[in-house]
Amino acid sequence: MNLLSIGGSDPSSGAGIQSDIKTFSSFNTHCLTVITAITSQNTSSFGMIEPVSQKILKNQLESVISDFKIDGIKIGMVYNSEIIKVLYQQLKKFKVPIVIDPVLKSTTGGSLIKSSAIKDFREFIIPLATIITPNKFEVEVLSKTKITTENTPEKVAKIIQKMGAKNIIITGIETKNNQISDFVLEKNNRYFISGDKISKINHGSGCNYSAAIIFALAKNKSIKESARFAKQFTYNSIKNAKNLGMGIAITDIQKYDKINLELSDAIIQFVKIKNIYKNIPECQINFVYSKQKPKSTKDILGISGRIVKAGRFVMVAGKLTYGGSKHVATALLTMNKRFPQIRSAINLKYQNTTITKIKKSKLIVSSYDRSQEPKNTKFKSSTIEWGIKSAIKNTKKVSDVIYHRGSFGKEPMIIVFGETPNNVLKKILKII
Ligand code: PXL
Repeated sequence: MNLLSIGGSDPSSGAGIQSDIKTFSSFNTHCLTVITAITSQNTSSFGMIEPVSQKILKNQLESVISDFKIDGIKIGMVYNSEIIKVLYQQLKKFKVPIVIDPVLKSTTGGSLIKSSAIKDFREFIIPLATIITPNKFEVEVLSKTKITTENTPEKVAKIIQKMGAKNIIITGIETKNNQISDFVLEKNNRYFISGDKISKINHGSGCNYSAAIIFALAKNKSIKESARFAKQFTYNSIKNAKNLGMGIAITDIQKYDKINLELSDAIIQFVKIKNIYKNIPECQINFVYSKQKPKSTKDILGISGRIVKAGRFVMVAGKLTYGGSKHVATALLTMNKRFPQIRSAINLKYQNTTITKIKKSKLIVSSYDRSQEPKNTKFKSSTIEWGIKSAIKNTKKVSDVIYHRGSFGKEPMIIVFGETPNNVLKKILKII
C-alpha cells in the first residue's frame, strides 16, 4: 500500500512529514511525501518557516502521482494560499480517501498557516476531506464559532460539514472522569468515542492520529472503526512518548504488531456478522491469535475481557493483550503443540444446529466427553488441555472444530481452530 503525506518538514522528527514516515512504516506501508514548507524547530522552540514555491510543489505532486498507485492521502501543514491552490488543482479529481489535519499552530507556539490563508483553506482544502480532524481550537477558528453549551460540538461540526468536508472528528473535545472524547459527525450519524486520558504534553500526537486514520480508511474500514483505531494508536504513541530533547516529549511509534492487526481486523468483522449474538455462550467469547511457537498462554494474544452480548447487541469488552485469554488460549496451545501451523481459535455457543452444519460441511470435526475426564490426573489444572488432547489423540489431520456436550454444571462448547484469525472467520461463516 502507498500512502501520501503532504505537509511540512520538522527537523526534530516529532511531527510533520518525518512523523508520518514513521507511522506509515510501522504499518508496513510505503510513505510518499510532498513537502509544502521547511520549518526549523526543536522540542523547546519554533524557529523559521520557508514555504516551497508553487513550481516545486506541483512538480513533487506530479512526480508521485504519475508513478504510484496512491491508496490514501493525508494533508497536514499547508502554510499559504499559493500552496493551497496548487493542492486543490492537483487533488480535486482524486478518488482516494483524503484526511485533512488542519494544523494551525505547533505545540511550541509556531504558526503553521498564514492568517491570510485561512479563508482559502476553508474554500479549497476543507471540501477535499473524506475526514477532517481538527482539535477544539482548530474547529473554533475554522467555524468562527466557540463551542459552548448552546453551540454544541455537533452544531460546530455541522458548520465545517457545510463547507464540504464529508466527515468531521473533533479530537479531545471533552474531558471528564479521566476520559477524553472525540466527537464524530458522519453524514447521517454522530457519536462520541472515549478513552483514557494521559496528561502528557507532547509533540506529534495530532499527526499520529491523522496518519493512523488515513491508513485505516485506505484499508476500507468504516469511519467509526477508523476513528477507534486512530484513537488507540495515538493513545499508545503518547503513552510511550520519550524525552529525547530538552523540551517536551516526542510521541513514540512502536513497531506495529502484525498479530494484533490481523486479530483486531477479524474481531471487527466477527462482531458485524448478522445475528452473531445467537452464537455467544453464557461464558462469552474469546478470539485468540498466537505468536509462532508459543511457550505459554503469555505468547497468545486474546481479549482481556470478552466478546459479550447485551440482548442482540454484541460488543468487545476489554483490550487485546498477550495472556488475555486463559481458556481458549490453553485450547490453542494444546492444539499448536501437535499442529504448529494452527495459531488462532475462537469459542462459540454449542447448538445442535451448528453441529449439524459442521457435519455437513467439509470441515474436520472431533469431540470429547467431559464426563470421561479423569479425576486427579496431571491435567487437574486444566480440563481444557485434557479435552483437546483426548479429542485429537487419534486424529492424523488437523481438526477445524472441536466440541464437547458439557456435563453436570458445565456448559457445552464449540471451538473453531485455524491458521490465522481470517481463516477461523471463514470457517465460522460456513457453520453458523
Ligand atoms: O502537529 C502539527 C504539525 C504538523 N506539521 C508540522 C509541524 C507541526 C507541529 O509542530 O511542525 C511541520
